[in-house]
Amino acid sequence: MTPPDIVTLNKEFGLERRLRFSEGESGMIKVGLIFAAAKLELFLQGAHITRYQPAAGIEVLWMSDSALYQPGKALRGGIPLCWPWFGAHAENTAQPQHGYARTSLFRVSSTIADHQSTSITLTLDAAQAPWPDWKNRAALEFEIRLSDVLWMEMRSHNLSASTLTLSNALHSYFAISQRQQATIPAVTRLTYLDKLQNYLPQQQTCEITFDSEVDRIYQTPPASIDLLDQGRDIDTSIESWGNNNLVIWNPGEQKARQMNDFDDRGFEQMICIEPANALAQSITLLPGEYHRLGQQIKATRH
Ligand code: TA6
Repeated sequence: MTPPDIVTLNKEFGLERRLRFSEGESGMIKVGLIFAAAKLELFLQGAHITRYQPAAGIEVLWMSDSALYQPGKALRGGIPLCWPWFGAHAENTAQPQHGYARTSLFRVSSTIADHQSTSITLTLDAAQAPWPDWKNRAALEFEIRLSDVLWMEMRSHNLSASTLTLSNALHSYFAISQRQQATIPAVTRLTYLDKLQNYLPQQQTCEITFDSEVDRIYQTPPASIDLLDQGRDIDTSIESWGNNNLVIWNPGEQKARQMNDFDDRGFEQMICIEPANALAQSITLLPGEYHRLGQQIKATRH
């Protein structure tokens, strides 16, 4: 899909003082949303949210200063959309990790500004699928509503005449003061698959800590999750729906150094908390069926 023209986008979808398209890094098109004191920034590539400020001075998301802004390359940080598969492709390792949505250009479907929120809906058409096994089979719609909270929903639609299995995630990078200061009480007592031990099932017997690399797929998480950060005067709560799993990731020092788009000390200031459907908990859709995966993020000063 050729990138649309910014002037045309602003004419068709721009909303005065609430939503504006502009040229971002490397000429990639970005969108700014405003609602009262809240601000949000996303890129049309990947429908990728890169910044969220519920009020002045609060940045909820972590973005790598070394992120590579290149068309077709995934952006490091913010909220990448993993779709239509999470992690490595089950059969064909030549296909990219976390699917193709995060490196594809989304089409703007609608924008609305009213007294409740500023919102945008973006679509990845099935015809755009770069991989033959996905061509014309599934479309993805992503709706974002900015108000005093940040609400978003991925809607997967099986357009084919056969059953479709997909996996997905909202791969959110949350900014924290310092990894040793952060914890997520809601995962205590849950079972998880530990990627560092070849997905061996484990039990979270005590509060999770981030002294070293963490890469876990928690099973049947509660809908409500709090990220507590002793070193910051902000509480972050995440309500999610449509997810069988919750992925928690921090690369630790060594892995962070191995990634050229990840700041060497970045692992100290971020935690990924990802409502997801992965591996054995993937989603199966009958022809014509939809699946909704969503979250609402609320960050408040305490
Ligand atoms: O969601 C956690 C995870 O699957 C980790 O295993 C790690 O690979 C991370 O995603 C980042 O993946 P990426 O492809 O963006 O480098």
